[in-house]
Amino acid sequence: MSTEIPEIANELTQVYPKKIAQRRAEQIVVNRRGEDGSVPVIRANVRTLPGIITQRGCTYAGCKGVVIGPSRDILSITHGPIGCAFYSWLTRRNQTRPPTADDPNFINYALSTDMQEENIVFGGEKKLKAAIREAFQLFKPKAIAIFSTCPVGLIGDDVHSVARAMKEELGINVFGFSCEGYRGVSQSAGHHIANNALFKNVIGLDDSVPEGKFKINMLGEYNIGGDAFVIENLFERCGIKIISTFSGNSDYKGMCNSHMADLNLVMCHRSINYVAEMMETKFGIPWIKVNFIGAESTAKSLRKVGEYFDDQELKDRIEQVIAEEMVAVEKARQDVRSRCEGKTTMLFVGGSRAHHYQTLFKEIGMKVLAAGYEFGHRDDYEGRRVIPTIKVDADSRNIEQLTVTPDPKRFRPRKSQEELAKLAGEFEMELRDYVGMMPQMDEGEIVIDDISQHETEMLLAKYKPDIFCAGIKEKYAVQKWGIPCKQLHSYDYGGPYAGFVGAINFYHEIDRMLGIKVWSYVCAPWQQDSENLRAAAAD
Ligand code: CFM
Repeated sequence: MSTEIPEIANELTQVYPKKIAQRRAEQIVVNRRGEDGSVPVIRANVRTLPGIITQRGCTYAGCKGVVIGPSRDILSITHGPIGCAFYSWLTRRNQTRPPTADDPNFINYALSTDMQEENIVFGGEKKLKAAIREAFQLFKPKAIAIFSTCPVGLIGDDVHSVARAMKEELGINVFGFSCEGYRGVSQSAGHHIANNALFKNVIGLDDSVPEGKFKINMLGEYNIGGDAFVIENLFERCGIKIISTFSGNSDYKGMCNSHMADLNLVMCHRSINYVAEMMETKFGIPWIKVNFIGAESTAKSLRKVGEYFDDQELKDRIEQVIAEEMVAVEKARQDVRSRCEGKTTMLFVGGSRAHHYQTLFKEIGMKVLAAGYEFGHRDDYEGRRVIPTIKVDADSRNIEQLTVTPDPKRFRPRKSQEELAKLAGEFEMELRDYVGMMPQMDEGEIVIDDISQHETEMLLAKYKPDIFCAGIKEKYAVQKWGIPCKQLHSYDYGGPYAGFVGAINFYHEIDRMLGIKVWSYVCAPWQQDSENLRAAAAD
């Protein structure tokens, strides 16, 4: 573990004022192993420095937009000025498929109290109640979720007491989230707030015993571009029953019943690890980290489920599914690899994809030059083992930490301690664990937390990667450098990229983007002959 500032950190931060440069340098590391195999310490989950152009989102975005939004039949109402609801209106391409045409699907709606100045001055609780009544009349949902935006916290509207009153009045489940945009340093705070409220108000409401021999929940999968459909299909073919997904292609009923599953699979650790932990403590359901991005990671994740349930028939079925799928994967991979081998990429995305998608690039022989999260915590970079050493600052303390104890009636250990130890040891299963991004990256690769626009451009100029992965905010700025930019939040309307079929889609997409030179032909006005420019301006 080295504390020395790498040269690249000095280079990327040299234009900043000295103090800012020093702070930013702590968020830029080169992945070099210490003698004991440890990775460098990175500063993460801290406030973005003023003046830096960040790509982060807000707490409300993490709560409403990310964790709860994808569920199809919890009716979401944004309490706030209209802009917040408008900009969180299904912009992430979450998909959902109600079982029948008569089943509710609210995912296409954006409901808001549309607060005006008058409500800011005199309070918005009355307007919120009226909105909930109106929404109930229109949609007759089983559950309504209320999301607070910044002004709600500033003026002190009590969304929780409104929720309690409306629950009583309407006889349905109504719950609120104090997820004002400013609550935390990024959307990560919103994930935690969403996890807490799901745990308090939804999980565990329905004790009926679900059918199926191998029952799991899929945590942290939001069905962007149809990824969850691919994963569901794989599980179905293997004979594994998903009780609930949090929250892609999910419904309220499944969430209420999710504590009856025997295993939790955690896909996006950042956004949902709190629910996984709390379900284990309260109900005794172990959780394991999985990754369905990349064909090899998908096969490995399926095998983990087989080992966990330790059933030969299940293991055989899983092997059969993997074997069937790998034929097409190998064919596509060989073809694409012949053109992509040795090409380079950088990934700066969210809180899990910058890690997960590295596996896909490696499968086609590409090299990762640099990667980073927008809002990951140190454990997402360095692994969960560093959690005890993370200093809890005032911003994190601001978010409620629920005290959870085993449920006196419903706690049921799914495995003995010996069985769990065996799984962790023999099968290297990441039980209650996430090794993090850096231990799985190669030596010398650059890792940057909450990268700024300036640092992005410095990286592009210095390393000229063949492709850059980010989101819509960065996309066109990157492409003006002549470098194709693949969105890994919305998938640029492509996908699915999960599972085996998803891997094939991704190989082809990257192959296509690397093969088309269109962005390198772009010539910005400032790159043209300045005489011509002056003449054009004079015209
Ligand atoms: Fe998890 Fe996500 Fe992500 Fe995320 Fe997100 Fe997202 Fe993301 Mo955009 S929950 S951390 S807050 S995998 S919206 S579905 S793509 S930044 S890497």
